[in-house]
Amino acid sequence: MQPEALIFDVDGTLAETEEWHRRAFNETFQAFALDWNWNADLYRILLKVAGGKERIRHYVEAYAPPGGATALAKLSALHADKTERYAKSVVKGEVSARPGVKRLVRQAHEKGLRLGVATTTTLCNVEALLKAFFGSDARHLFSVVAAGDVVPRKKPAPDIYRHACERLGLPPSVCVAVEDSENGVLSARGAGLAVIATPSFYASHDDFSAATTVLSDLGEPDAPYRFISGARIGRGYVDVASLHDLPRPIAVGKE
Ligand code: XBP
Ligand code: MG
Repeated sequence: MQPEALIFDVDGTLAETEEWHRRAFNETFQAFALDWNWNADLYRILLKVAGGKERIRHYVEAYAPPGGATALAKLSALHADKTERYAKSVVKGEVSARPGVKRLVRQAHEKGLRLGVATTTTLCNVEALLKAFFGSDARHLFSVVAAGDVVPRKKPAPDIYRHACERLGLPPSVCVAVEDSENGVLSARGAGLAVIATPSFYASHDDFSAATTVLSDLGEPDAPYRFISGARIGRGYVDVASLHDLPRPIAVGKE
């Protein structure tokens, strides 16, 4: 295919941020005197529900923890507190980019590809992470940042990718998504994009069969990715030239 844009997911794709989200949720629960603890095993299950507010609501409804009703009554305040805690760890520089991410973003921009973001996370979290990774260049590098509640249905619905493509002014067939989870892959494929999947820690057991290619990460010239399945692209690392090896995405149905 002849790609014209790269659209990145954020959590799990740019960095292993979910661990920082998990810690922030738990700190917030403590601060609100909720005797809840989302350990890593539980969090892996809860991640099937995209969006922090939606995840808390699902937890209360499915697990009936003590204080659930009170927590739901203060859901916005709870989530705002969690967002603040998460963003603080990002600003402190505690989160590092996954292999190949910074290199591919800069190269794609230099070679004239448009760059976008399509994520379910809250906008200020994305802005903090992009600033931590790319400094003041972030706003020039990414022409579209589609985040959070900007669409009514979160991933795996295709809405956020459709929205990002519309804002880029490009058909999905010339856009390539980079994702880390099954929900993300389904969302991007549902919108008609080719998808490079780089499974993250929390999504390592997900089903990636819908992805165009599955690689351990984007790789670096001196630290090659591990090929997992799908189309073969690049030689150990993903660069702009290797995106042309992706097969043109097969058109998908309306939903
Ligand atoms: C990740 C998510 C988010 C984060 C928490 O989605 O599902 O909900 O876990 O962020 P993506 P918020 O991989 O699409 O970025 O609490 O801000 O929702
Ligand atoms: Mg993700």
